[in-house]
Amino acid sequence: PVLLEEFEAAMAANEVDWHWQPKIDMRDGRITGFETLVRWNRAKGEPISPEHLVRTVEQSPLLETFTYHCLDRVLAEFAPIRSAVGDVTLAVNISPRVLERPGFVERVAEKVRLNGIDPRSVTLELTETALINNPAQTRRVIESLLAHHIQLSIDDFGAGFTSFGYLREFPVGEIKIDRSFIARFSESRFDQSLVSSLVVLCESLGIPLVAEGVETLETRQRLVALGCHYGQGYGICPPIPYAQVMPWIAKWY
Ligand code: G
Ligand code: G
Ligand code: MN
Ligand code: NA
Repeated sequence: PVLLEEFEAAMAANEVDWHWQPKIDMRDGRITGFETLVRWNRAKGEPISPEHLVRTVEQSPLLETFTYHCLDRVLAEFAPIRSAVGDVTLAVNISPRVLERPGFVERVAEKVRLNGIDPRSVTLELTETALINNPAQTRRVIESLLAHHIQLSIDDFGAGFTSFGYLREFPVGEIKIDRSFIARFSESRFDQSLVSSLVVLCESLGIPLVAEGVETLETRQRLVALGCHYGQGYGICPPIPYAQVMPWIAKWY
């Protein structure tokens, strides 16, 4: 459709950007990584939300082009950050359907290598729908990613029904608790219990646990007290344009 044509042209014209959101160790504030989030500032027409955009692209033949364009952009942008800050990771959101494309893993690994980046510092964020759609193929792809030392993160953990299946099946590098469980954290005994049990599970599995959607200092402190050490959210830093990343880091430390 028209929207996709316009989006494809916008990518080619470099009018599509990725905002960067830091992830920190909430105990001491150390920056542990950044997640990239797509932003399209349409020159004409209605503004389009990233969520709608991603959903539209995911269901279109443009998904592969979009994914590789994203990787080219954010890997190139990450290289100087990594040099300047040292031990930080880059987390890229990946639509599950692209895992089915032939040569996906090899192309990702090649792009990482060409940018001079250690694959161990790159994480692909996947939601659990990947496992539901095509478990056998997903398993092969994920094993291949891990063989290339690229990390895997489960995004929006707990939002669906099969999140735990991932943990049983794959050596996951990180779990991100869906922000719906963090939003009412201070008032919700249930959400606190859920986080506490995830802390126990993740500690025994040796998997870092990240809270998404940390909006207040109170939430941050409660999470740390419960043993959830890593966090992301507006209360720490919203997703910011790439040009603001280095200045933000300088101010933060
Ligand atoms: O900031 P936020 O509104 O950007 O993100 C909306 C949704 O779009 C989230 O589910 C997020 O994971 C997804 N998303 C954001 N950027 C990307 C991207 O570059 N690729 C993919 N596949 N999904 C993205
Ligand atoms: O699906 P995924 O977790 O990749 O997408 C993250 C989404 O959450 C993005 O839309 C991002 O802009 C948004 N986000 C990041 N921090 C916060 C926060 O503190 N509160 C809320 N409500 N959304 C956030
Ligand atoms: Mn994400
Ligand atoms: Na998420």
